Amino acid sequence: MKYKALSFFYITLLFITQMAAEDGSRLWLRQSTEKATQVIAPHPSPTLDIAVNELRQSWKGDPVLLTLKKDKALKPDGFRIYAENGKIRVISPTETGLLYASYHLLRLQATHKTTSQSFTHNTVFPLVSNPTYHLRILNHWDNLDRTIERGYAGQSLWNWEDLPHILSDRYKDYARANASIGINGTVLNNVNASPEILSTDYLQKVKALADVFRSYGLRVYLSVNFASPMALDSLSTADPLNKEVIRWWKSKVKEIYHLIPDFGGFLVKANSEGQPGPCDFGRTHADGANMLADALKPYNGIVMWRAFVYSPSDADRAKQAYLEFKPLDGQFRDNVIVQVKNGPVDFQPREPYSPLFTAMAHTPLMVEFQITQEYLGHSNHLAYLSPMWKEFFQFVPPHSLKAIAGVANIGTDVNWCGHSFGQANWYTFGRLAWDSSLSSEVIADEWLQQTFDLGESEVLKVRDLMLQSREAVVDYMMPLGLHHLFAWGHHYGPEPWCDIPGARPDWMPSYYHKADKNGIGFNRSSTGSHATAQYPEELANQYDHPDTCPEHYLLWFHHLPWTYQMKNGQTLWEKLCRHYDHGVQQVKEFQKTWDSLEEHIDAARFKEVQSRLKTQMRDAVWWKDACLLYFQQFSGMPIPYDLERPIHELEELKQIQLPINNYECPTGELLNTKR
Ligand code: BDP
Repeated sequence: MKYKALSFFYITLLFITQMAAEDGSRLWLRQSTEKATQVIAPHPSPTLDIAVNELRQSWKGDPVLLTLKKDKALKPDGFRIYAENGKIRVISPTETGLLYASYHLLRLQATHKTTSQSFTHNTVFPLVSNPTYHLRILNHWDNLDRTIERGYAGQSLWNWEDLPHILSDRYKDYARANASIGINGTVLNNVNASPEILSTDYLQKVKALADVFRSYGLRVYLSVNFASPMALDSLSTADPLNKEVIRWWKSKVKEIYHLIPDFGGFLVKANSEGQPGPCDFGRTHADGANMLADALKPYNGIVMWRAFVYSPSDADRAKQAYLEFKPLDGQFRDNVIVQVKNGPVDFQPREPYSPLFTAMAHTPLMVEFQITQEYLGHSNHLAYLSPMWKEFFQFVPPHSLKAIAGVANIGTDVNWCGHSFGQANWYTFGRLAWDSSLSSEVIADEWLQQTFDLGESEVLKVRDLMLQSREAVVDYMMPLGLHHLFAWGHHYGPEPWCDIPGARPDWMPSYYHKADKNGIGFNRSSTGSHATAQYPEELANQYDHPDTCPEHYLLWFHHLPWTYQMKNGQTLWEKLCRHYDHGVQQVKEFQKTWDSLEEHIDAARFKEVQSRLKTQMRDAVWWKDACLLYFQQFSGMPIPYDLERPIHELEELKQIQLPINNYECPTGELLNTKR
């Protein structure tokens, strides 16, 4: 008896310590069991069993009845929830829809949208929810050696060496987290794809992952290397019109579907940054994409063909994807989606939208967002990305797109994303992919309420911080439309001075800022590269003139004198200085806000974020000093005297070499010019 009581004591203690030790591993899925509710499903199945278990474990309200039923108002993954006779009725045409609805109920509960135990008279119900996009896909830039290109949260989750025999528990946790926010596709490997992923050995491993993910409604896709037939089976060509090549892909696709009947399809980076592609054989992107699409078509597979192309030609890099893809509009098969990055250059803290989105009326398009913060301070800086993605949707109506993809920020770190607040970006991507009309405020609230145990006023404080965070990064890194001032290679710190003899000019910051005694900025107006002409007329006219161009895009589209008068009467130089300083001041405020919440946040996560904010603060000052001291050489003007003075010497900053080397260059072309 005594022994029993003692062990009960220890088990309880263990339970309490486990609960207290928040390590971030539970993400936004932290609800615990308190009361078993009755949950009824139409029949047992792997997917419905998950839905039932999730609700039985955490749902505290009225009994739930899950029903499979077609409904005119519902898309396949959509669901309807309403209260009837003291029960919650959930309806969807698919099992996955019922699973999504179950997670939605739990989300409502965790975010206090349902206030009492009885939901019969609740104002939230009845509700109907349909996804904005049918395809909501994560792109992992994971290499087969488990490094992750632009990954800042440990190694790749996929343990290729152990697969297919040993299955880490995290595979299921990963699928569950995705299902809870509606993500239904995952591209497992890097767009700089190793041909080996298509070898029979690796396909067995991919199958093992697909088997785990399936019941969570998560389909597997692969990035493929266009020259795979040459690399894997020594074909003499990868020409998409060559019969042998066509046969090779058809038989490879057959092999894949034999193993993975619900395989999603291919993602392709072709003729970009040294990757092989159809242009190597005198063919077009459409020829290449269509050949793969034909092979996948009998199995309902799709091709996501990336439009991220640019070469070291004379044309302005921001114009090149348009120049190459616009003439191909209407030439793609109906199971090809052209995947375009949100901006015309490359995931900068702020870019105007890529003009391709409004130029390809006859081609299904999808947007590629970058969840991993390659250009926004890696996993060291707090940058809530929802406002950035919503900004894109102001120009590109969500419904004009066929699908949505996000480059994942997930790795083996215990908290999955490195920075605790990186989880918010994974969460946001899923929520916006499901419902693009959600506001950044609502998503931040949801995430905060589920991720921490904060009171209402604390949620407001942190939400405010989150909402300002992306703009703060823009301010201390590259305000007013400046872009690509990043250090060569790792893209973390500033290097506006970077000049590597013999390197591609379009990889040098000076290509983008063009600072000299006369001014700063890239002239993309009608007197310059005329990139403005790629936009619809109204925007083109607006962007073409400095006086009508929004100030946050000013130096993206114009090269202007340092003394150019801004809308508030300040000179361009002064305004620039004030933006940099403002960014720094904001991070200082973030630190204060966070510290003031110490007693409301569990110790481990409090310290982790506190320490990352310190790093962010140091980096913000580094960015400000580096950029202002460097540009001051050209402007010859003083930094306004009411602003904090630089604390570094320019020469000292130029010496900084970070030991970050997680960027493995895939091709010789890159290696030759890499420091
Ligand atoms: C750039 C990254 C590079 C990627 C490339 C891409 O620096 O690592 O391979 O984009 O999207 O942002 O293909």
